[in-house]
Amino acid sequence: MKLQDYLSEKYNKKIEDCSNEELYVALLNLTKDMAVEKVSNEGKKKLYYISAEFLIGKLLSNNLINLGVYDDIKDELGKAGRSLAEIEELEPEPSLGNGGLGRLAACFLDSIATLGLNGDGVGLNYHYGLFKQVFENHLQKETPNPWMEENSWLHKTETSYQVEFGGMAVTSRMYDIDVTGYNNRTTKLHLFDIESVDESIVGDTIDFDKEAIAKNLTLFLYPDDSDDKGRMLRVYQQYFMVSNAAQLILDEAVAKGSDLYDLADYATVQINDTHPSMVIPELIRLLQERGIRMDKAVDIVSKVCAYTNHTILAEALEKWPIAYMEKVVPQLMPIIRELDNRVRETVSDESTYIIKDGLVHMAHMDIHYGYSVNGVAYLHTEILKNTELHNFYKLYPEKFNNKTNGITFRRWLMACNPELAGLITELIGDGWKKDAMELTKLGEFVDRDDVLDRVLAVKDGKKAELADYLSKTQGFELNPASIYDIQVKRLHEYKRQQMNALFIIHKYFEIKSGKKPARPITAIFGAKAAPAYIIAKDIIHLILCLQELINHDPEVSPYLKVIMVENYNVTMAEKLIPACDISEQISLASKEASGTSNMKFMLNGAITLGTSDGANVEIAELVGNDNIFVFGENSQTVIERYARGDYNSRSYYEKDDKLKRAVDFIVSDELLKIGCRENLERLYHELLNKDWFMTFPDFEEYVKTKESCYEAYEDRKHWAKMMLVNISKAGFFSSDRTIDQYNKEIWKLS
Ligand code: 26V
Repeated sequence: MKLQDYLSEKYNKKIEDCSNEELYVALLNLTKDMAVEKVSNEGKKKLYYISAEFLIGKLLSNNLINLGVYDDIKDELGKAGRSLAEIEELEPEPSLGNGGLGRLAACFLDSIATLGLNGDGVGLNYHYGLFKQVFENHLQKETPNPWMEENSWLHKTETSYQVEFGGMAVTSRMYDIDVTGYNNRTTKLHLFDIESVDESIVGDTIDFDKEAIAKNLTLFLYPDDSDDKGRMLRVYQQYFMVSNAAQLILDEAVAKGSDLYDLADYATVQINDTHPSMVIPELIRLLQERGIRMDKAVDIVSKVCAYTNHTILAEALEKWPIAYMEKVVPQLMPIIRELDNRVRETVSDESTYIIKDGLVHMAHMDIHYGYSVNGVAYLHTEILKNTELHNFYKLYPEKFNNKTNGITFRRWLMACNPELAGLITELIGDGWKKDAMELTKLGEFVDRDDVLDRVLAVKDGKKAELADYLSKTQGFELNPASIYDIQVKRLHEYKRQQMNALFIIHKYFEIKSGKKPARPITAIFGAKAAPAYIIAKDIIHLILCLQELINHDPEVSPYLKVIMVENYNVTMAEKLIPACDISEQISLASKEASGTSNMKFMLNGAITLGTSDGANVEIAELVGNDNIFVFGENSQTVIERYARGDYNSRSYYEKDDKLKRAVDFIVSDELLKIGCRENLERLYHELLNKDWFMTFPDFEEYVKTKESCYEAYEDRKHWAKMMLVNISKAGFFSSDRTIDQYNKEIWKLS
């Protein structure tokens, strides 16, 4: 289909005469029409991937690529003097996720469609999504982030359900977004909403009346949960999501001929972390309503639901007070009590009970009444089996399995780095686009100087592009000849952005004392902190203060720059990742379940500087120790130290002068002049007296390893070789591989 034909037919206009807004709307509608034509797999058994988050990013380029018309449309626009990139800038990014978990769900939908599987996503249509981050006085401020426009990817459907809460009921409406597979079928992302939602209760901030459920239910993703009302709203949202999902599942199964006793032949549900866990009692409740006895209903549902765990952080494993549940979902509590009683009758290990100390442990319900439990990287699954969920593993060893995460190469290479994708295709053909393992063929070229030069040239081009983009959009001045050293991810103490900041202070001192780096360094950060997570916001404050100090210091800034991009999101990631030289993956070993930016960076030829954590372990195994920079204590040491409870950060501070100097600088006159005393002092004391995620024990080795990484960068040919090895080994991390494993080992779709 030619864009001009479509414009002539629908709008009677020429490309040349259209505004960019008009071209965007035309392309959106053209793409939607094409997507609808590609029918879904209508097989008997269907997967429902239920998730509170789908961080889908902008869809235009992605859909054009998957529908096989990207190059043609780009050329057609180019010939008429128009730019697809400029048109794409107009597309708003829906922020329907926090980070890795939500982006993973979006990559999975892409792969499910690409593999032609019968599976849809089910989630919520948050009107404002996650907040938009703005920096004011070197502090994070949260503002609403509206993304729905009159013309959007959403299709309003006829599907609507009643959802009852204690004391009230709402009527839902299902909206669909088509998920295009690469040269294959289309599947759906179903997003549920309510018509009574009222955007006008939100002003310039993200504060709103948390008790007006009929007005606020689908306004925000994870509203502030620092108080009871916010937490209760999350329970309302979760139940609303799963009740709609459960009704949809049963309706679709019945429509295909299920008598519901055979539901497992028609449906499988993947519970993405514990946010959708109430789908288990809700399905049981609905089956009972349709005349099936409790025993049988439990049996049926236990063959349908599978659970993915995405974190070992105890505070992130959801436990809801019984009092909340009694208020919001009184109809579920008798079922949950019965499920708990059944566990109590058969299992002696009290640690696995569902209801304990007045709390409902959502993960426990998932494990007892789901047929599969999976972690998201090898190390993570091992830690679940041996430590965090060991008592469950002893009960049900057969349920536990690993599914190492993956990313879609369509978005994270073909769309965001067409130059590298083009070079790869020139070298090995385009089979890798459908079978990512073919990237290993690049191994043949690691000794070819001409190829290595071209790999470096592509990287240089992307670095210059990023410099240009950040200068235009955020006013930063980047030196494309410097090393781009990037850490982008949610702000969390366990991810240790604070350790990176301490390194920057250390470097600042070195430069001040005359020790200049061989090549300038640009340290780039992107991170949002949860609105109520005080220390995370203090870490952002520190980084922004360092940015102010260092970038304006004429003695230091030619050699070191700090860039913290505002409102880091998928669109920004697509610009940063192709331009990266060094990928910072420095979480405290055992704490990062997998990480997925590590995979995106590797695929785009960045070299990982990381700890032995999450999927870094598998990256190291694939590329070999010569092609990655690993440092820090291993997960076993860390787990043992937590168990002993004898970590004392001050003792490390006192015996390492460099570390002491860096930590003290947080409350130096220089920084206090720029920042807020309260925030900087709080962070200083937190590190000195607690440092719960153990940055101090790893600091010295981090500095040493980072220096050797910078040194290695100077041997350009060798570095290019490392880049090519990383790219060639990235095939394992295609989400097509991950989804194929989910299907073969868990879902077993026909
Ligand atoms: C949730 C919460 C909620 C409340 C307080 C603090 C807190 C901290 C962490 C979380 C994590 C939620 C789960 C999550 O996003 N996990 C991420 O999942 C990715 C996809 O599997 C994985 O790559 C990341 O390592 C993992 O952190």
